[in-house]
Amino acid sequence: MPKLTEDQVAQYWRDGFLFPLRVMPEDAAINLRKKLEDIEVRYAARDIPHDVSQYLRTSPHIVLPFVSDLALDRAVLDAVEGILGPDLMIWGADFFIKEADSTKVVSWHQDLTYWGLGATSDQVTAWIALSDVSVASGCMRFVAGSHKQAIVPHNDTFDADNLLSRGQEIAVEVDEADATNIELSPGEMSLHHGLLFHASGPNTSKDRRIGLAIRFVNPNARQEVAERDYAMLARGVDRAGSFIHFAPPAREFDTASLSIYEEIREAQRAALAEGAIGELNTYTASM
Ligand SMILES: O=C(O)CCC(=O)C(=O)O
Repeated sequence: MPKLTEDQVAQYWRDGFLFPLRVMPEDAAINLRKKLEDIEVRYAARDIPHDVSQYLRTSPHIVLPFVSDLALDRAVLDAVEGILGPDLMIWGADFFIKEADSTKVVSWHQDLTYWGLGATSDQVTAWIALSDVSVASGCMRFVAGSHKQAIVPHNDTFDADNLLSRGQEIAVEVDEADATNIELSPGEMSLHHGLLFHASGPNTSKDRRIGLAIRFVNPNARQEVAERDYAMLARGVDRAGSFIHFAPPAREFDTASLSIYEEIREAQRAALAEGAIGELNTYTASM
């Protein structure tokens, strides 16, 4: 994929998102889906500290080389560089998997609400489709221009049908008619700003809906809530040094990656849990 054009960059800053960007051929994405599903099967009964679905839902790039490879993919980084500049780090990643015929949804929210990074423009999410992502299968919906406001109040619903950690929902009216459906084919990607209003509906299709959200930051981003924070350097240099760097995993669930996984989850949980009155739901990938 060529780097973003000036028009695409302008569109991102105007709307708060950009799509569809093809970052790999469809068959490559389908192969990655097979790798993911193979891991789900192989580790279903293996002795790893948490259920494999937890590792997939939250920060799979720390423990699974195929995920860190994808997050560090040149085409992905080229696109993100157009938005955040040449120095890039991966702050987080999440698989969002909705099973066929699933009632699971994602309520309207702004990502930055509970990450402790403040209302920054130095963070962008790259969301890569590993299946068909359509209105029927519960694609994301974005409200153009909504990233231009600050973090608005959210209510925690802790709704069991909600894939978000606190079931958080924007407390102000969101006009559904203003939303754009972000339909993607396998191997296509969308980019969205951390303040953008977005949501996604149930999967009424006969196939799983699978996407990997990769949370990029540049060195201007700062952790303001947790005592310390971590990031994987993806490109360029981190002159600010606010994040503790860690390397991509050498092998699936190796000892070093399992150990750093716990350290990072513990540190980031402090920001994610701030002010929460219920138990966070960060540990289930497949719904
Ligand atoms: O995959 C989804 O439906 C929602 C993902 C999301 O909210 C995000 O990546 O920020």
